[in-house]
Amino acid sequence: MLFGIAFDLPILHASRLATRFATEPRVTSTRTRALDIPLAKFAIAQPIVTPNATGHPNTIDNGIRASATLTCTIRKLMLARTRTPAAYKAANTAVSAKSLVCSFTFFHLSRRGLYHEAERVEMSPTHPPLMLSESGYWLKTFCGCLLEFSFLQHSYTVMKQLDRAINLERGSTMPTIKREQWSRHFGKWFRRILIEAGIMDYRYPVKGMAVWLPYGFKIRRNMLQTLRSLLDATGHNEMLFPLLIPEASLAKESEHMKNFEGQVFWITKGGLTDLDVKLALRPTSETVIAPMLKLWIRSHADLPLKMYQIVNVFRYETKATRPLIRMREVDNFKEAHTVHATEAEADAQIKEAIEIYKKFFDTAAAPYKMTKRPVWDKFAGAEYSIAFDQILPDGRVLQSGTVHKLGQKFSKAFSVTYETEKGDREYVWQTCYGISGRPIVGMLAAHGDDNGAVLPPTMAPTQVVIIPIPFKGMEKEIDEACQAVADSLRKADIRTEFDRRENVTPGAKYYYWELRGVPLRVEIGPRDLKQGQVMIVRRDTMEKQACKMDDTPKVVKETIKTMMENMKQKAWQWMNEHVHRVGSLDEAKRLTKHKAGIVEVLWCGNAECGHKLEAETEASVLGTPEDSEEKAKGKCVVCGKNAEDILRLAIAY
Ligand code: 5CA
Ligand code: ZN
Repeated sequence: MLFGIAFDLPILHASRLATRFATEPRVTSTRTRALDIPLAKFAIAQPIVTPNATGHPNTIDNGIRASATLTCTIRKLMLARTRTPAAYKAANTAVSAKSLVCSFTFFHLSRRGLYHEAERVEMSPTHPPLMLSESGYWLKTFCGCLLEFSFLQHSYTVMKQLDRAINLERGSTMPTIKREQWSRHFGKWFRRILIEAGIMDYRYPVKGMAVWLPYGFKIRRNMLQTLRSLLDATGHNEMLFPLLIPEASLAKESEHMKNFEGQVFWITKGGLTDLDVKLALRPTSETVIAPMLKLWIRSHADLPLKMYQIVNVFRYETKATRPLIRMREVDNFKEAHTVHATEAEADAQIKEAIEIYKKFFDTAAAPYKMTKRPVWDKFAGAEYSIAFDQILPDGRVLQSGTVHKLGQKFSKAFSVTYETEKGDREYVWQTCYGISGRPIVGMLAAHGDDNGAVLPPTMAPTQVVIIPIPFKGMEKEIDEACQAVADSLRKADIRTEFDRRENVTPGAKYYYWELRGVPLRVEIGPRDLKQGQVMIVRRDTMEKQACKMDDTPKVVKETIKTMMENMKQKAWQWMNEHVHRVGSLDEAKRLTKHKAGIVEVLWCGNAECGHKLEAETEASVLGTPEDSEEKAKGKCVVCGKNAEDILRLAIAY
């Protein structure tokens, strides 16, 4: 049974994981309140360290030790909370029985008190691998043989929550975060959020084009402004180039043309007249910029040139179009182009670009993996490309930005040269990097839940919404208090909305703002007014916290900071759990088949083996890690020769 486990997270719902199984397991769940156990006593209860199934003691940090047993009819496996998932390895259990029955019991500490929860799951041993990573858990079963549990929340958070739970009066609402729709029907969830939260209307009568709605436009503006500031601060100049490219220009760099020709929208007519020169709608702007560089660059003194533009580009995408993910009018395309005298300077620029993008994603608290694309999938006309990939809740990977070393390919094609100090003429070196609206997808996906979007405060158009809880006879006072709090928040530069709509109930307002992902809700009701306090509710955890009315700006600021950290950590953790290192092609196949995120294998470096991997796994090779120094040790999973590198695979968008 149970030895003592404390955490303030929504409990793992067996029913949720159950539905992921090929055959529906039977689940029964009961939740009862176990108030007879004094909270304070529980908090200081001595840990019981029990060896897990592999004989290692459960390693738990910071003094809170939690262990509970997971009993199943075949064998007992242990539950443990650890700092890193890798630190805990459960045992392999040979399963011969027809079914596996797990029953587990948790003590679940919530603000209402201590709950006792028992769940029972019955499943067949032939279930496919299961990945689950919601509510701070992960669980894997490999053909029903291996059960692995980790509690991923860092103990300090647990400690804090424990303290808070003890101090809080009993009876407040229990936070519940559900991510069922989010993970199981991500496409549907995403389209729903876009339209219902007022972000984007995708029903425009031209495929791959959409309308930004006011709320979405504000999110877009915050994202854009973040990148703009980062580029401005590093000496990039914003410019604006024309939309149309004469055919001859586009065709100048052969590799570029070959790749893009199938994706270009052409203008062939001006009114009723056929044009002499076909004009392309820019699919990207290397060939727009190059002819101008030739005019602008004379000597080394004109270099480096660092510029960017934020425009719409057009690509006749043949794969299924999806809002923000694959547009034909790629709006909000932030493309930077740089020109240098030497290769070393271009290489340094690549590093700077990567740093800029890292900061950009970090500001959105959105996690990413950096991967160098294989030669067969680099940007057309580049020497190499480094991508920022994000894993979406459905386990598929989205390329959310790329940095390319163009080298001298375009400068040679367009004869862009400069005079060196010695008086020779040299071709310039170029880089370019671009980000579309895709990081908005990455951000929404990273933090969202079944109630809607959860926006990081940095990107949220509204950071705090104030909702009055009306009470007969006190309407005026409550309204005035809300107004005063709104004023104090605005004064402190917090983007604040006071929802004064009279014909809408507080509940409907909660729903409305939760869907839009507003980070904090401040409620003021008659009781709060009497006590000179407000209630602050966090969107990411749904936790409630009372604070003195006068302290609201201070507490809001602190909470925003904590939220950013928590959201970032949770999202990174989720992503890291979806990066799997496997030792064989079969394992890789099984994981890609189930869209389990990114799969890493050892690779000899041969393109042939890379292609074979793609064919066998029906996944895309993302490339080699750019975010790890790790040296590959072992054999290529395809040919068995010595491995040169690690190769990442995924089902890509
Ligand atoms: N000229 C270079 C750098 S600006 C370039 O065009 N690179 S790119 O083709 O890789 O595009 C940059 C980023 O735009 C991609 O990494 C991807 O995240 C995004 N992107 C590309 N095509 C689309 C599309 N059809 N819809 C939405 N985003 C797209
Ligand atoms: Zn090989």
